[in-house]
Amino acid sequence: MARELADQGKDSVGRWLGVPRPRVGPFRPDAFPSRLHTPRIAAILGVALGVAFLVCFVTGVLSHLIQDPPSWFTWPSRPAGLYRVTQGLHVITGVALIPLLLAKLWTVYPKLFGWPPAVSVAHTLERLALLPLIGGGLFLVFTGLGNINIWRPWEFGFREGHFWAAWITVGALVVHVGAKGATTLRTLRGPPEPEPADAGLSRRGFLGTAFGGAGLLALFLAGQTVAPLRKLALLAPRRPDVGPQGFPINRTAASARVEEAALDPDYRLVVDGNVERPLSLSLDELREMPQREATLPISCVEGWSAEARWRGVPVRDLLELAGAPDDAEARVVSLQESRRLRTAELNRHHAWDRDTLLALRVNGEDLHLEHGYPCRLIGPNRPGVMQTKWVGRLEVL
Ligand SMILES: Nc1nc2c(c(=O)[nH]1)N[C@H]1C(S)=C(S)[C@@H](COP(=O)(O)O)O[C@H]1N2
Ligand SMILES: [Mo]
Repeated sequence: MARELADQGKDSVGRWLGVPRPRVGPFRPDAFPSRLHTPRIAAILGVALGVAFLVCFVTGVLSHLIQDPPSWFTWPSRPAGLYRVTQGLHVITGVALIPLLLAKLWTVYPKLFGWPPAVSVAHTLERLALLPLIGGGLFLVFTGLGNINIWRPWEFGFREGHFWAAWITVGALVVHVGAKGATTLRTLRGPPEPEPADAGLSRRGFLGTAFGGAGLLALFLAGQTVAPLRKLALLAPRRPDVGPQGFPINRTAASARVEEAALDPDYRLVVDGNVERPLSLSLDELREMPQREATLPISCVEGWSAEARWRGVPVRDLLELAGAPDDAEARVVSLQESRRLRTAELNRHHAWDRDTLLALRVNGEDLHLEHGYPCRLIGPNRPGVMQTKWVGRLEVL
């Protein structure tokens, strides 16, 4: 079987462009003695990887659309926890596919040394597409893992890099499935390969290890968003129940250089822009307005999420009080100095949802400075990056 995979062409046609098959190193006919380099293992891993990658790709593109919506896309504010599910899936599938990817690469790498190296134009293209496929896949895994650990040792913007790599990878995957899909199906429909009689890891054992590894990674990570599993969140960068007021902080007040502005006794929330009556409200005036409570998660793009009980002034009430046009969109602006995540937009669904709040309290206490004191945005079905802390301005668009 190893021979079968390694020898792309029969030796009789192997006098490729007059160059005979080399007989050294990885080109020796018996260079890959393991009996695990089989088409069936490659096919099973390929299908599983394809499914996991597809889930990861779709949920990832969705997250981009939500954060940078083109004109044809509107993200609803309901169901409240939908983004928590899609982004949780994105990160869990992205991490769980790592053992499958490594197992697949190991299974098929002898084919790199197949002879002849190119048989036809189609075969050459199929092989060339492996570069963006494997390179893109490894790049996505590396940058994704770095990002969920807030470790970004690269110069480019994470989102742009991750996004474009995903498109390149999925393009290469389409070529790959086009070239290999039929063979894969035929292999899977065919009879199972007999287990080798010799000692060593069986095929079943090898696949079990790869899938078991994927399952364990998923299990030990899922606790960052699936509350009942939180005690098992051994691999999760954040435990969703650890932090001030019972949940994590992603960016501290100090690193956003916002402490002075947030603690200023002359703090005012300004509501302006496209309104009839611009407002400027002190914290006490905000506290005197009718308050609303909502239990909503913060669903970070990094995959963790934490639910809390929020209390504050509905954005909707402020829009009405200021005389904003019906269905107006809005933007919240943070007091923080640095530009990253200083503003977030509210489309009309989010701006007018009753549960989209400028929260003053959480879990029965005034907001902790780290969670956005004096006031933060919290709304249903929004990525964490759009739940702006330390809000100083609500601008109607
Ligand atoms: N002004 C401001 N708001 C922000 C951020 C930020 O960097 N600056 N980070 C966001 C991110 S990425 C997340 S996940 C949530 C986390 O809220 P928490 O720190 O209260 O848990 O805040 C969001 N609000
Ligand atoms: Mo986040």
